[in-house]
Amino acid sequence: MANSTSSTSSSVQRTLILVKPDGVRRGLVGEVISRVERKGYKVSALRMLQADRITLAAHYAEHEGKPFYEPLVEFMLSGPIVAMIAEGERVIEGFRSLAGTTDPTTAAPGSIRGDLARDQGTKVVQNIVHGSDSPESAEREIKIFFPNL
Ligand code: D4T
Repeated sequence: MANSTSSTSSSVQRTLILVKPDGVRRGLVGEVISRVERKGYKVSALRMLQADRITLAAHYAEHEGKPFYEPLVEFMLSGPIVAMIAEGERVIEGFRSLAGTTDPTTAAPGSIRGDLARDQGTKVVQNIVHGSDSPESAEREIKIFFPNL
């Protein structure tokens, strides 16, 4: 019984999570890691860094040319960030659910953004975390922040 309907079929994934500069400034790194771990995912790599423009251009390539692109890059350059890899079955959608929707004003209470972020009146949404949105994005983004993994 080694086919995809077997009860042992697995969808272990990896996702790239960033705690953005607002999250680091506000001392929420531990809170984010704690929520990831309490959900049952494994944090398998972790680093704090000051991002540079080259890294951010690669990470946010899909948004180049959009009105919020430059403010987004400036915001992401405004202080250290924390990058981590989390692993587990369906962790990509699981972390997106933990994070909540992009707009923190309406993100569901109980989510990271819904509980901990709000509109700050800035040109770019400051929403504490980033999480990969597909297996392809996850592998692409992991290579940017963890080239050896
Ligand atoms: P990330 O990528 O940071 O996990 O956020 P989302 O997946 O929820 O959102 P996104 O990629 O569409 O946007 C990336 C980043 O840009 C900011 N943003 C986005 C913004 O300031 N104004 C906007 O209209 C949008 C769509 C917030 C997150």
